[in-house]
Amino acid sequence: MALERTFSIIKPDAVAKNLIGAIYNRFESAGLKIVASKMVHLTREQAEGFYAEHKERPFFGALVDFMTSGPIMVQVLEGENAVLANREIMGATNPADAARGTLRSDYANSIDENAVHGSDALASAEREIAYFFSAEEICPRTR
Ligand code: RTP
Ligand code: MG
Repeated sequence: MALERTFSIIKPDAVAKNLIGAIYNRFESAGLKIVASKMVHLTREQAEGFYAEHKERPFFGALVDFMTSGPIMVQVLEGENAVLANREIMGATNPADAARGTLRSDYANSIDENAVHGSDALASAEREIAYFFSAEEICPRTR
């Protein structure tokens, strides 16, 4: 087993539905520790930079519109195999395909407004954490 950190977003739809606490409860209940957290309202430039890998995709404009439509919560989660563990807690991108009991099955409106983001690999986790947090904003958890 490997102790990892992953990057997570509670997207504007889920913040608007007052689901921050419910979603943090899922992370903590699964044994993931929150080691950094803040609310931000992305500029278009920030959203475009974060999702740069999807720049050529047909949904890119709608994705940026949505991600800048209201505040989001960004957090760093730490735990054993945190990257994969968080993807399992989230469920499939399209809530119609997401397993029962996952965040997207329970809380997402659609493939576009799908409640949460989580890094898809360790390398992207490192890049995404650094995009939002300085080293001083991350608090190592010893217990
Ligand atoms: P995320 O990056 O947000 O955690 O989601 P993901 O890995 O499951 O999905 P990804 O392929 O990285 O897509 C990023 C976000 O773009 C929107 N999307 N829309 N309309 C579409 O076909 C479509 N495909 C992707 C979703 O909001 C997805 O979370
Ligand atoms: Mg992704």
